[in-house]
Amino acid sequence: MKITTNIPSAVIGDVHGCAEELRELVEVLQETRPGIRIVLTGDLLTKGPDPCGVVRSIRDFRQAGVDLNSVCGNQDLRAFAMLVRQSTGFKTATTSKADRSLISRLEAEDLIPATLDLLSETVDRVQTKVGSATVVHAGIRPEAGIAGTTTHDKIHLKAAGGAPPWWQTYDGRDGLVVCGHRPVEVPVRTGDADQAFAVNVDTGCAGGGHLTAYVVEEDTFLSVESRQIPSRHRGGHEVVPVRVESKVPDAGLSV
Ligand SMILES: [Mn+2]
Repeated sequence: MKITTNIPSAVIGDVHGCAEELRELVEVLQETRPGIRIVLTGDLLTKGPDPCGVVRSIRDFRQAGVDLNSVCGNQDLRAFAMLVRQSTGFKTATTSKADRSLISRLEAEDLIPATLDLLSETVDRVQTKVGSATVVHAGIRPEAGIAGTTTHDKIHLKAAGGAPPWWQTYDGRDGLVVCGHRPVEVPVRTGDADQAFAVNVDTGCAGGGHLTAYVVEEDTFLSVESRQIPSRHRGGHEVVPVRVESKVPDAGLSV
């Protein structure tokens, strides 16, 4: 028997400083699916236009009672370490121009403490469950499963040059796993018709793509356009994912 819950859940891909798109997508989800639980795939602040807006938006949504949190992305881990060093007076010559810019923007809006709060909580959440989905930033090792994948890999995993991404060979043994980290033009979904195995929901918003949510119980995707698209219109639209056939190795085949 399928276990059902009355509370719907969604996973939103890498935000990367796209605050306006985050607000829009969360608002659309809340309006259409009241009480929805939302997990972000991480990489919250870097690259995009408005990291301060992301910190404020997440804080404001939570204060308004929205169930919203994020798993830890490699950029969150790096930004957190950098902010801790900076806030404890540890000066380093290796702080990049982008990092100095992030610090000064957060300082100008008095958001360093709020950012430390947000990131310290986020780096603690390497993986989380929402509905039937397990969410990690980068993915898992298909042959090792969720429990056998290291924390480092869940945050940083990248396919070696020429190798297929993890989702192509994951056989669904540990249920549905949702990730971001690797931008794709349209979201990726593997599995069969009534059961997804793997989803990549990072549709490159900071690079002019979309910010996308995967609604777990409906097995559907909802996207809002990047505000870097000049003709963008407000309001989300459903998108059809790339449905990748899982290339599960034959039983007994050594891999
Ligand atoms: Mn990443």
